[in-house]
Amino acid sequence: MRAVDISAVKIPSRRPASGRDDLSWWREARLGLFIHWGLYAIPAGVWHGKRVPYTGEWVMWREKIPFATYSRLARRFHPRHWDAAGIVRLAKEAGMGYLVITAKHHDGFAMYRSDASPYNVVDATPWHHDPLADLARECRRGGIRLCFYYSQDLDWQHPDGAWNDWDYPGKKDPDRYLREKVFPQLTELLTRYGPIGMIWFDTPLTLSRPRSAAIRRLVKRLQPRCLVSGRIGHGLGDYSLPRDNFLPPGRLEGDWETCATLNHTWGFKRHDHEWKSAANLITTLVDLTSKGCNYLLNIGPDADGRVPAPSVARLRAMGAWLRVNGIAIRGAAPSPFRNDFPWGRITTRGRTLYFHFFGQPPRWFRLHGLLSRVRRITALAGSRKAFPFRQMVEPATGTPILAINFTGARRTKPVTVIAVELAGLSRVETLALQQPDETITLIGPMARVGTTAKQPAMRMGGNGLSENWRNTADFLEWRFTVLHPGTYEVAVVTTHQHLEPWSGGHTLRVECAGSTLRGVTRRDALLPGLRSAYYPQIASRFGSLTFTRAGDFQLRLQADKLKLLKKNKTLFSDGGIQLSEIRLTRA
Ligand code: JFZ
Repeated sequence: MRAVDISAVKIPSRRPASGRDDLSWWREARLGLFIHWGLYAIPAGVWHGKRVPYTGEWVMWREKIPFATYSRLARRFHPRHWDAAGIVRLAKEAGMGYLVITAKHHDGFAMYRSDASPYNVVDATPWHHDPLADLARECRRGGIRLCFYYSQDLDWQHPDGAWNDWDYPGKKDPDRYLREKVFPQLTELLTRYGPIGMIWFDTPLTLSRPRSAAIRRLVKRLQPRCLVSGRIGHGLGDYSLPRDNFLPPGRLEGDWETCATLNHTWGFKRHDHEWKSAANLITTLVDLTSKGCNYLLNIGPDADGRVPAPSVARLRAMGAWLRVNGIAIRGAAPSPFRNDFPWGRITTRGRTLYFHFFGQPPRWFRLHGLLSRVRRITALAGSRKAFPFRQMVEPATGTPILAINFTGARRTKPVTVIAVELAGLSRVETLALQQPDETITLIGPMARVGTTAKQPAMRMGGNGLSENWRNTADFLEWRFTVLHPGTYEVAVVTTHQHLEPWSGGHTLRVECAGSTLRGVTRRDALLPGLRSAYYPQIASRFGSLTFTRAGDFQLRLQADKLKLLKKNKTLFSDGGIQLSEIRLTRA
């Protein structure tokens, strides 16, 4: 049983040669405001009386609207209720530290005064107004970092931009597009609005690495401290992003940010009222912070510039919770443990761990695996009364156990935060441990990739899901500790983006404790949980394992026969198995 000193856990730092850490403000913020606003707010998800599926800002591409037609929307863009000060005030009320607005989205329309293209909000609309200038002023006043979203690859206005093959079916000349539009516009954005925190690039689908590198060089030459988001592609970003609305299965290594919608669209859609609850948003913020992932939450103002009331209400509710519990989020480091807990999550700040309970803290609470000595345990909200606790060692395995008596603990909804002050930096067991609720969860990020071939093709994605699982030689392996001998049901949990096909029907085998279980990945059960909204957690039952003793064990998962179907391939997924975790539940 090997212990880990948290100071040894590589908390990411991209300290450039200058020694300056340009990511510190971003890490401190943890929560940011995303704003998708543009001409697409006018059709608002409806075209020729028909509701257009998917996200509103893609209407031009979904309906293959000729540029000549779509661009006429600019004549109707006159937002009488645009209120930059109100939006910055809302971001501050929500406890957000930065704001990312669409300076130019895929439709190619510039939401600022651009000399490089007349297709912009000042020259092409009756409003003749630059909303980015307003935001620059208000962000400076409000102490919020202003950042710009810029679609560097997809552009449905410029003949050489990507993905408009209905107006411009011919071969593209990306260098002309970069020369005529991207470079001049990025120069405008980075020389006219003061210090910019970040350029949030997106959908790196067609631009080569050298061209993407040239874009990065331009940004860093104009503003050396301006961050570049991971979706510049080719690993050239200052931090990484998983897919939209993605929640990782466990703590990730490095700096990550998940961007998310409040309903199911980025650009305003008048018929999308499926708003996430404030409880879901706060719980998701806690989940992501515990995994070292920022949360960039989106609003889509309507064509008049109004922020939908349900969005305002939810962001204000997040702010109210953060006014009491912000210390456990802002500037907090992730959990020392790689995995989640059934009861909630953990974040870290110096020598204090914050236990975030998604329900009422149980009277008799136990945590397995904390090696550090605990000094004091108190609730963040209400009385600072200290809760009695004991630290002991489970004799059979030597596993440290922290037992806390939460009698009298008052629940704060939706998440109750308890501060656990340690005598030193936190140190935890590294192996996956059986939890007090008897479950043993083996998540992707804790697996070792191995193979019986020379080199494995499979890899564990930075987002914690398996990628490129294409053969029967590769395998995933975990080491874990069983505290209580007995029989456990085994479930293999795989996932997929909810709008894309699930890759199932694979014959896999589980080897552990001298047994081999074989099974086919079927939809035996859908596991509830935060992640399942956009990435269904599909459990396939593989039978049971019996552990005759307590102690450390190894489990190997390998394929006997893969069912790799072309139809399962998508732009963002290789169509193979996306393993989330293996779950062992006491029979
Ligand atoms: C992109 C845009 O296409 C969309 O309009 C919005 O701006 C969003 C924030 O980003 O959508 C994506 C980008 C990447 C993935 C999915 C949707 N992905 O990696 O799966």
